[in-house]
Amino acid sequence: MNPFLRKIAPACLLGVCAAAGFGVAAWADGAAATRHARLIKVSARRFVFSPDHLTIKKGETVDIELSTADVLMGFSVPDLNARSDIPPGQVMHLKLTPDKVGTFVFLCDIFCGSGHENMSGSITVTE
Ligand SMILES: [Cu+2]
Repeated sequence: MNPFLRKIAPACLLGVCAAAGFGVAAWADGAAATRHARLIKVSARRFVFSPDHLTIKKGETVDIELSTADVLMGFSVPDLNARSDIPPGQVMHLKLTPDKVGTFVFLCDIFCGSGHENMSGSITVTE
């Protein structure tokens, strides 16, 4: 290798590495941005969800964070094809992107005791 190349090669290598590193960082930020969803925390306990009413925009992606204060519950929104178990001691995440406007019922779909049948709430999807 000629002496000039030998001198600049490490600098070029550093430059390439820096550019590649920058590219990876930018890509990671982009990926984080596409994963971004509004967080809505919903906690369940016998026999209520809190909050029991959510408002979401059509096409908006929300991350519904589900937890239970006592026993195994279910969170089901049949009209929006979304559901999740809510095991005690765990935090569950349900991503939801409603594609239609209206008010839709959510309910507990795992029997959790007397009163379970009244355990419900609603999601209003606005334009
Ligand atoms: Cu239940």
